[in-house]
Amino acid sequence: MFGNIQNSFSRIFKKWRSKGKLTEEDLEQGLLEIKKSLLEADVNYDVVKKFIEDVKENAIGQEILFSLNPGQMIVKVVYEELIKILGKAKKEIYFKGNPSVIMLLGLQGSGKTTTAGKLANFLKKKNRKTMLVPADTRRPGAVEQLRQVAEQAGVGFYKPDSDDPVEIVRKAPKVAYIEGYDTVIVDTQGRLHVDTALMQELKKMAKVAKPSEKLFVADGMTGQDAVKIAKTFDENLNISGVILTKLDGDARGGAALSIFSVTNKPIKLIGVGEKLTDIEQFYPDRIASRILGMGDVLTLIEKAEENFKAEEAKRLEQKLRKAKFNLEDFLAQIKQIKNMGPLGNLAKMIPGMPAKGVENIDDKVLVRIEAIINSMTREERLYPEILNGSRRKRIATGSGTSVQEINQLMKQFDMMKKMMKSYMKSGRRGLPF
Ligand SMILES: Nc1nc2c(ncn2[C@@H]2O[C@H](COP(=O)(O)OP(=O)(O)OP(=O)(O)O)[C@@H](O)[C@H]2O)c(=O)[nH]1
Ligand SMILES: [Mg+2]
Repeated sequence: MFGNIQNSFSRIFKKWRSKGKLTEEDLEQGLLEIKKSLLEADVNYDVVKKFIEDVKENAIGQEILFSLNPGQMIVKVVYEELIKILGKAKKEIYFKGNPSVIMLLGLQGSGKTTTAGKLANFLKKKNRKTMLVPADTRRPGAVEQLRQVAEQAGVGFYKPDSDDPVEIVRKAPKVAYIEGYDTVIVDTQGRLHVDTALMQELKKMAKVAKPSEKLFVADGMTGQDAVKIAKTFDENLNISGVILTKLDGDARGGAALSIFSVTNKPIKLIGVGEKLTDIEQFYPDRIASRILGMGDVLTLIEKAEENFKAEEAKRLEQKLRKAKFNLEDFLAQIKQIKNMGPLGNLAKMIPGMPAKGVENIDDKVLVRIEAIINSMTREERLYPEILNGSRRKRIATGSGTSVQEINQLMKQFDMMKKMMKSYMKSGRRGLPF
């Protein structure tokens, strides 16, 4: 999924990042390309239009074009807007009552029955004890299909004694309660098209079953059709969320990127295959990172922004480029990095940056490093290569440390210098700072 969108985003980002300054024309041109690729992926037109407008407005409002690193900043804006259209935060399945009733709705073949089994299996991890309820009595074999799904998932199954779906959902929760199930998943019938008779029946069922969730199961392969149908179901039944299935196939991503913005109902789960375990929680931020192909680097951008003053970062960057990184910078750097949380964690987030070298620097060591660097002359701090044996001895005495400690510090300094240099090089391929 998202293959084409990913490609065009990465192409445009590369272009933007390759420029030190971005003009409004560069921005317009890139956004036009993004717009085209989103439309090609079958994202809803209004959603695309608003997305492009919002990115532009934010880019201009935040004066991105004039910022230190416009190519990187614009990625951040695009990322944030993507998360917005995908639904902001993840939304968990909501439970209420005993048993809590979840109704699955959707057109024929969208994946309701399969999803019923997957969801029951998924909820086991949340310690829910689920009974599946077949309310599709119209299609021959549908009840038996769900029975098999329940057996496979190792969850309960309600054996209906009526053909009337409304009667079934009236009785099933009571039976579930008596038998000790806390969750009931109702598999409803699907039709080829949205149809008034079906809507009427589903409404009646919902009135009786009082579900805590009415989840619309949408076939992710069908793009904008899925979005339109979701809208109709929502208008009739006030759905509480969406499960998007078949995202393992060659779905272009149009439904995933449109459904929340159009219906204002969150995608809660996604189906990524035919097996029982092929269901996942939907995380807007993770999907956005995936689309942008950036992984955890984005988290790092945010952390870095909070902690680094832009000007200081720029000064440092220039020094690093010219390989003039000195001990004063080293000290400032260690202090700043320490403010960003555990060093090991931070280093892990940067692809290609080894955690070694900085991870062992704790507070106590920091005090000693400060003492050592403070005992140096300014010349020594700026040009550490002049630190010969006798200078090291003098500094050790002055700072109350030992020559070994100074040697070790210089090793760490060299390592950091090297690491940052190679990091800067890779940085041109899409890393912060
Ligand atoms: N690849 C893939 N196939 C899926 C997924 N979810 C469901 N399917 C397949 O889609 C087909 C239809 O699934 P069902 O669960 O029977 O759909 P339904 O909505 O219950 O259909 P009706 O009962 O006829 O309304 C089956 O062949 C499933 O295996 C998914 O996430 N990925
Ligand atoms: Mg079915």
